[in-house]
Amino acid sequence: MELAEAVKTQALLLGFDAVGITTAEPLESIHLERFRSWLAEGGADGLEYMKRNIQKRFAPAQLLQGAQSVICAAVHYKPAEIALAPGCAQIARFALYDDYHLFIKEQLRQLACFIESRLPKGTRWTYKICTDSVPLAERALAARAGLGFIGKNHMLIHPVLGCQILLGELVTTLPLPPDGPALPDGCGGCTRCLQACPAGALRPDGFFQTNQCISFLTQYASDAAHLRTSRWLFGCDECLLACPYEQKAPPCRTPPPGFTPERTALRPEDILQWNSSDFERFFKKSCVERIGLKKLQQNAAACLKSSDKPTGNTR
Ligand code: B12
Ligand code: SF4
Ligand code: SF4
Repeated sequence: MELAEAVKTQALLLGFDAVGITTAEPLESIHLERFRSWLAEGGADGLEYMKRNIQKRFAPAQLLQGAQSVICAAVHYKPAEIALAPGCAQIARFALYDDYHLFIKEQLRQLACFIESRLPKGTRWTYKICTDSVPLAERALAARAGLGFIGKNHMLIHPVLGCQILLGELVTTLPLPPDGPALPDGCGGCTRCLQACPAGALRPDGFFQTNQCISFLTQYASDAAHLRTSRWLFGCDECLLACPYEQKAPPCRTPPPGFTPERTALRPEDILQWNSSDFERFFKKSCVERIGLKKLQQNAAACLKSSDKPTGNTR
C-alpha cells in the first residue's frame, strides 16, 4: 500500500474518524484577509494569543522548516442522547471526555511512529504535532484536506459526522499526495445556528464576536459579569446542536477516552457548595480542570442569576 493510504488507514485504527492530507503551502489569501479584518474589528478581544504569530497561522512551513504536507485528522465525539434532569446546567459535550489535547496528541504521536516504521531506514524527516494551542488555522486546513466545509456557525462540518469533531494535525516534511478539494459550502439559505446563538456572537455577515460568546465567557473571561445564561457552566454547544448536519449525524463509533456521564447531571446550586476534592472527582483530566473551581463557581452563580429558564434540554 502507498504510504499516504497506509497512513490514513492507520489513523482510523488509532481512533480518528476522518483523515485527509493537504500540502503545507500557505492557505489561500482570503483566510489571512478575513483573519486580519476580524482582528481589526476587535473579534479577538480577550484572546491576546490570537493577535500573535499571524502569518505563521496560515503558513504551516513557518511552523516547521521544510514542511511539505499536513495530515489533518478528526475525532468524532457526539455522545449518545443526553437527557438532562430539570434544574441542571450543561458543560459542552467535548468536556464529557478526557482533555482532547492529551489524547489527540497521543494518537498523532502513534501515527508518527507508524510512519517512521514504514519509511526506508535512514530516511530524514521531521514532524510537528498540533492541536488547538498551536498557531495554525486548523479549520481552514481541514477544509482544504477535504474533511468538510466551514459553516455559518464557524465550525468545520463533516457532511456525515456533523460538527462535534475535534481537529489535530501532523505537519511533516514528507511529501504526500494531497486530498481535497474542499467541499462546497453546505449551508445554503439555512440560518438556524445564527438564530440559536443566545449571545449574539454569530453575526449574519460572518463576523464572530468572541467576547460575547458563552464558550469564551465561561472559559477565558476573568469574571462572569457578562455571562447571561442559565444553561451553560462551561463551553456552549447551541450553534452546533442547532445545525441540521449535527442532528442527522450518528453518535460517535467509539467514545473518546474518559467519558463521564455524571458530568451531565450538574446543578449550579450544588457546585457552589463544592470543595476542591469534589471538583477533582468530577473533572480530573477533563478540559474543565483548566479553568479551576473558582471560575466554575462564578459560572454557576451566573447560571442561577440568569432569567432564562433552566434546561431539561434533551438534545
Ligand atoms: C480561538 C478559538 C476559539 C474562540 C473563538 C472562536 C472562533 N470562532 O474563532 C472561542 C473560545 C470562543 C472558541 C469556542 C469554541 N471552540 Co474553539 N478554537 C479557537 C482556535 C484556538 C482558533 C480559531 C480561530 O482561528 N479563530 C479565528 C477566526 C477568524 O476564525 P473563523 O471565524 O473560523 O474564520 C476562519 C476560517 O474559518 C475561514 N472562514 C470562515 N468562514 C469562511 C468562509 C469562506 C467562504 C472562506 C473562504 C473562509 C472562511 O476564515 C478565517 C481564517 O481562516 C481553534 C484552534 C486552532 N488553532 O485553529 C479552536 C477550535 C476552532 N475550537 C473548537 C471548538 C470545538 C470550539 C467550541 C465548539 C467549544 C465549545 N463547545 O464551547 C466553541 C465553538 C464556537 C464557534 N462557533 O466557533 C475546535 C473546532 C472543531 C471544528 N469542528 O471546527 C477547534 C478547531 C479546536 C480543535 N483543535 O478541535 N474557540
Ligand atoms: S458557542 Fe454558543 S455563544 Fe458561542 S457562537 Fe455558538 S451558540 Fe453562540
Ligand atoms: S445551522 Fe445551517 S447555517 Fe448554521 S452551520 Fe448548520 S447548515 Fe450552516
